[in-house]
Amino acid sequence: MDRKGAPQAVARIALIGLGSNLGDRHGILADAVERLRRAEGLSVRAVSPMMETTPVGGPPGQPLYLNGAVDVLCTLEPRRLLERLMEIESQLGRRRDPEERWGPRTCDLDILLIEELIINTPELTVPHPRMHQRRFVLEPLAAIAPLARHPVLGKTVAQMLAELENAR
Ligand code: GSY
Repeated sequence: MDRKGAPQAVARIALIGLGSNLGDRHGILADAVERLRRAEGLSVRAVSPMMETTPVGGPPGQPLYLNGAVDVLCTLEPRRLLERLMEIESQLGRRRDPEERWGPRTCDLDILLIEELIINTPELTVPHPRMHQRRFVLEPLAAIAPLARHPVLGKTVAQMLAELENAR
């Protein structure tokens, strides 16, 4: 509580994955990062290099993805952070087609980790349920947060990436 009795927002580090494989991918992801910088309740601390990656899943012949990761200090509740990310996705032209869950997309913003939080609701699962299996998530993430720890698996981002490389 602050002196007026209002509850104080908790600040947590949230790690967010970015992806695009339609349109001006570099411009779209740069715009997404800019919108995160301007968003109330978020403070961007680090942005990874954007990396070109081979599509995983989805229809054959999809364009290559550009993937990245962002580290933000966040005072929004996780549900509100998700809503903010979905607003940015739709501002950048994302259309959600339930028929095309794995299809190409202009902008994908996923909450990967929020410190030690474990969330399992119909709307939101944190840590992201497939992050530890995806090189396109872990490679950019390892560039900015190699020591961030997955609270369910108990492994750091660097460890999860090394395990994926060794499994090749
Ligand atoms: O899960 C995010 C969307 N997505 C991606 C992606 O971002 N990168 C790569 N390389 N493949 C993907 N398949 C899907 S679905």
